[in-house]
Amino acid sequence: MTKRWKNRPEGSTWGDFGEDDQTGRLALLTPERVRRAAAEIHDGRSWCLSLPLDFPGGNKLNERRHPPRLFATVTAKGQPWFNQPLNVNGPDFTDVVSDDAVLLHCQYSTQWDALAHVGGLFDADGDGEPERVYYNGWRAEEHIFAPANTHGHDCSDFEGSHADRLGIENMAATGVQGRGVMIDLRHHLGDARTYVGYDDLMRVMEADGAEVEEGDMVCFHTGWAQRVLEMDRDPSVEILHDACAVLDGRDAKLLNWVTDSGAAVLIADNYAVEGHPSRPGEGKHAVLPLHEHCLFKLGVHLGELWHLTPLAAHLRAAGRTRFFLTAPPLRLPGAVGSPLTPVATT
Ligand code: UVW
Repeated sequence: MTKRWKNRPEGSTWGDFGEDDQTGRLALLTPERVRRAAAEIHDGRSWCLSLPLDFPGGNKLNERRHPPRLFATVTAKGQPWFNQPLNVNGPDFTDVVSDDAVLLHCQYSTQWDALAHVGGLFDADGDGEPERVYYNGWRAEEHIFAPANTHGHDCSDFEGSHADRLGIENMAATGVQGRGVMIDLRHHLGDARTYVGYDDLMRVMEADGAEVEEGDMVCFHTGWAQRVLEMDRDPSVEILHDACAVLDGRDAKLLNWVTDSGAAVLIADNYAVEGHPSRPGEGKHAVLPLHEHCLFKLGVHLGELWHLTPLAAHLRAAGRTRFFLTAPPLRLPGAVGSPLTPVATT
């Protein structure tokens, strides 16, 4: 028990990494494990695991998330600060400068979910009523908040929203490097929508000799981001909702595996790592049960929409499943998610 909570969710790690912990299982990325991860570098090739950040394209996959909008910054004379010759400031200056800004939806494309992204309704304070809490008992409104509704027409109406605890900057500050393990669901399960539970996962891992040890950064290749790339910024919702493998967050054995494996983070090249929509649940339940298990209970960050297909093909050809992974998010204080450009080295 801590000052913030009397009850912790069943199967959670609240308090285990410290009373005020905000990074969860990133604590497992120890210096010793980073050194061990470096031993997975063989040919020295680097792999960009990010989609171009304007993919998937449009907002059909999620109406509240929009592609990045770039703007030139503005000169004192109201001109776009693009191609500006600096000789206006001094006749001998030879520089020509462009400068810009971006409106970037933090979870539009290749991204990390911060632990402040998904919490739960849970009676943490023991008063008999569930309240809105996040990993390690950090609370809605007190620690994670948005300003009162102004107009609500555009996300800029809620400027000042902030995760005072569990924001993505906590993840960034750890550096996020370690050993990646590729689990190639696509190779074994194909391109149709399949909900992957524990038994299927074990079959795939055994077939490839893939092993997950405590502190590994586990990547699930499904082929979904590759399909998105091929759709060239005009994604078909109908096709993508029925495409590729997804983890089955309703499979209790799978959730237990996430707990027992000691995986530091879970990553996939699909929309939500787990099936979205998930299979129907019973009684009071989370819509996204893997999100609940990882972000809310365990402190396991989720990486989504990563571009894994070329790396998965290379590893398969090399007969390997492990690689060195560097994947810090933006060190953006208060954000509940972040784009990133992860890099694998093989
Ligand atoms: C959702 O809201 C679906 O979250 P995520 O992008 O983490 O899947």
